[in-house]
Amino acid sequence: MTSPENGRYYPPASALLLSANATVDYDGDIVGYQWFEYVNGTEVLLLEEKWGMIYFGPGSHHIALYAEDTRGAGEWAHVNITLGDSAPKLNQSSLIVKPMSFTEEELTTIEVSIELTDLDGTTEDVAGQITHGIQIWNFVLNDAGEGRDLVAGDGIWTGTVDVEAEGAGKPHLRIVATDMGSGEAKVSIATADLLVKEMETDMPWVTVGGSIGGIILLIFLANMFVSFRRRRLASMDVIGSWTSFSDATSSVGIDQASVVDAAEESAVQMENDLQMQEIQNPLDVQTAEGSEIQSGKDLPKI
Ligand SMILES: [Ca+2]
Ligand SMILES: [Ca+2]
Repeated sequence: MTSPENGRYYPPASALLLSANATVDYDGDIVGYQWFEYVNGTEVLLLEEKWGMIYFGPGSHHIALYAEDTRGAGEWAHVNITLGDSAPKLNQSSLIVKPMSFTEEELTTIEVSIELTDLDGTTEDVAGQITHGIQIWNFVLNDAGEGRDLVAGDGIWTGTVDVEAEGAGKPHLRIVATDMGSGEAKVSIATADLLVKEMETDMPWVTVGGSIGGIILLIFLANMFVSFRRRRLASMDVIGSWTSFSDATSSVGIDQASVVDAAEESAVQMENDLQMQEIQNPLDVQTAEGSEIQSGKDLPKI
């Protein structure tokens, strides 16, 4: 065989030419060509032509050609080749998140789509994660035309996730494409910051009414408390004065009888004064009636 060349390294995602042109057949009676690949020790038929283009994945490949002539005599040729492993590449600028902003405490379905290129097409794992404080939502994206992915195999990967954010803030979206290729993981990452808005704050009338009612109730309760406290304090004062009065009389030793005597004495004196004034000027006493008794005393005397 002339192609591929044994032991050669080929770039990722190469379509290789399988060509049996160099097969030496002196009789010119080759009637059949069969190309095989050995996969895990098993022959897998690739092509039954003299030549053709075949696509191979990354890694090592054992390719065999079997040529048979009219007499039934066959000949085998073998090559081992290696293809490169292309890394995945998420196109950050192609990232679409719908919606980018949503409201706290509201169940929201977020659709995420992004373009991925991987020349050898070996990337099978594209995962998304949204973190918002202690909240974490995981989801997967696919390019198989499943769910919201419109077209299978177009390089646009799509996924959805239901979120219910607790509190406003800026959740972080992270998309990781992992390509195991020929065994060694290669990753590509794209990110975005989302926005969680606070709940609507404009109060419906029911809430306003409830608030006003609540305020009125609070004022009423506060008044009740104050007046109750006043009455309680007042009653305590009365009790206190009773206590101090009895204390004073007992400790200082004022004779209650003498207090009463003094009051009686002054009352008798006042009565005498009035009688005197009545004799002197009965009219003045009449006019002074209703005023304080002392003002009657200060009245000019004729
Ligand atoms: Ca790859
Ligand atoms: Ca797609």
